[in-house]
Amino acid sequence: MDDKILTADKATAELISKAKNDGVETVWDRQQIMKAPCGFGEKGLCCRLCAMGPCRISPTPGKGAQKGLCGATADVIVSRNLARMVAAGTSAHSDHGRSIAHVLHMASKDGNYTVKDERKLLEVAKRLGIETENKDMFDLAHEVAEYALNEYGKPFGKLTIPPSVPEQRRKLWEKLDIVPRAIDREVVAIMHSTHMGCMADAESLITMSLRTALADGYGGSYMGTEISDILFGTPVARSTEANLGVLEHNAVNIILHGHEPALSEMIVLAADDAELLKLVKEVGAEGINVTGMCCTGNEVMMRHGVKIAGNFLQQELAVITGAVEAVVVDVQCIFPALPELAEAYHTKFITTSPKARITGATHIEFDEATAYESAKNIVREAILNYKNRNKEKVFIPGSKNHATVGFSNRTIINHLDKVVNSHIDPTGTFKPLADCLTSGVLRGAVGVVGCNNPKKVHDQSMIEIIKTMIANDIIVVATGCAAQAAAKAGLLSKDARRLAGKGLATVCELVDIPPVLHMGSCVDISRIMELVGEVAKLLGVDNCDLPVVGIAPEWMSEKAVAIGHYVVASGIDTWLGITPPIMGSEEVVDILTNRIEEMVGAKFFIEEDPMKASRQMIERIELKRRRLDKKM
Ligand code: XCC
Ligand code: SF4
Repeated sequence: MDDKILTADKATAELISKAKNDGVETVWDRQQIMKAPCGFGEKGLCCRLCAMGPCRISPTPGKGAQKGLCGATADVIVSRNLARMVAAGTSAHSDHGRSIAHVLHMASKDGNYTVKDERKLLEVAKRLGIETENKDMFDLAHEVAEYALNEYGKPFGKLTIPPSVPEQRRKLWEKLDIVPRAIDREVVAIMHSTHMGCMADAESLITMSLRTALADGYGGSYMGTEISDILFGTPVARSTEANLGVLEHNAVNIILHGHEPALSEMIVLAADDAELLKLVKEVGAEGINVTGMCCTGNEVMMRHGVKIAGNFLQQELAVITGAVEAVVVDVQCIFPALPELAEAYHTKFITTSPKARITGATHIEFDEATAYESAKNIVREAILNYKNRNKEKVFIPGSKNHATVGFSNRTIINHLDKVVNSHIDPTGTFKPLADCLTSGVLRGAVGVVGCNNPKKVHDQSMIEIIKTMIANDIIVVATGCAAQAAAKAGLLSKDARRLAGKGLATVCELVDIPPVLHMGSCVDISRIMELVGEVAKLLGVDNCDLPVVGIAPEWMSEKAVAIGHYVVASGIDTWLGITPPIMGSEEVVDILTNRIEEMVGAKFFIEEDPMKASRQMIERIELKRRRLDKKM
């Protein structure tokens, strides 16, 4: 590895050097060996959908193969590949939502899972049209769960769209015929239509992708968030810390990595178990230090203040600290490299989900029916492993930063209510926020979301963009690994107000919030959609009229592609900081970055340079402001 700058994060840089000294490889080493990515794949021009191929289209128009054996053009191949990314991303989020719905279905008074937030249960039941009067709480919970599960496979009708979606938007979706049907059906529809010899029209494939993505955003992801809130509580503001410096020298360090809170919630509980704490003493440790990584980290951080060890590109580095007794994973974003790496240290790498078994891992299947016992077994493994820690191999970086997190919409409203003059305005709404936006105290809002990607300097784009936004009085909401980058950089602390422009700083002061609001995991982008929709409704406009944009500066996963599509379909311009594999088709690029605006009032922008992207976003926000002024 040459000494090119790989990360904006000091702890990460320190551990990359340690990896070198320890003679273990990381993603950046493998990137070097991989050299440049495949040129055809990078442009989306490789098709292996049937065994007459694989076919690849020449990236130079007019030169070399311009069609696959079946006659599929670049436009067809690129749009089919993209649609399949949307289907895969939607399936990941939605299957997560389904698991959580199953957990709600088994919730009971004395069982492993109960209902922590009855108010949220009532709210969700109401929005689904379920009768709530005189019902036992658990009966109602099971009914909500059944309703949710039916959304996946109902044979007739359309997805129940949440009331946060403005009426104009809902009508537009109906007109465009992109209101999803059952969630699974939309995923299957794409798999069918992209099978060899089926759909061969780029525009139709993109329209299908929008419908499938909406099944994610307002179906699977939305329910993932709502039902997690019912089961585990709607997040409230709390303080925590982030970065690898949260690992402890004298404690049993456990890293929770993955996505679904059903597992991580139970591990957090089990880490307080009296019997296990006794065992901790016996092995000579001072306690159990449960920390999080990626989205499951966000879930338990939002609800318990569990510290964040790092984001996506730090998963290997956590092991390389030599201080981690167990990395416990469930599904998604888990490097298959981890078991071999863990072998080089004392770390136990524990898989728990039948959906994500990894060769070389210790598999302890997590069973929701006996969740607490399963979680205890997992934590016990970690404790027993403490004695194997080799103190000479340990390096815990000093870096960590303070963060205030937990901004669910209910929490945001509670903060806003602090400034409401209840003689004039009703409490319990986003009205003060809407007022700040229309008056121009806040110029706009931006969602900074998504992953890390070694194609870019780790965390750097996210941090630069967030800093530029808040300096320009644009409030930032963040989720996923981007929110963790912000946390590590200190941007989620109330202190970060000093980096904000005057308007934003004043708002933060008045309502006691940081300039960047951590709204949760990636399925919690549903919270952002709800927030945007509610503000639009208050102003009597559509989402696309608001000075609001979204960006995934360092995205890598198919889930991010699905998110991008439902955010654009919701009327919110979306920037991609990594070029998606579509550049092989002028037609697809033109639809996504141009013509789609005529359909849904928003489009994609592809810009890898964070400063350029920031400027474009500000310009766009100001343009929307001028248009909104005329409307109001
Ligand atoms: Fe995964 Fe959700 Fe991306 Fe982070 S941001 S790398 S998808 S953990 Ni969701
Ligand atoms: Fe080639 Fe067409 Fe088969 Fe794709 S579907 S591999 S382009 S023949």
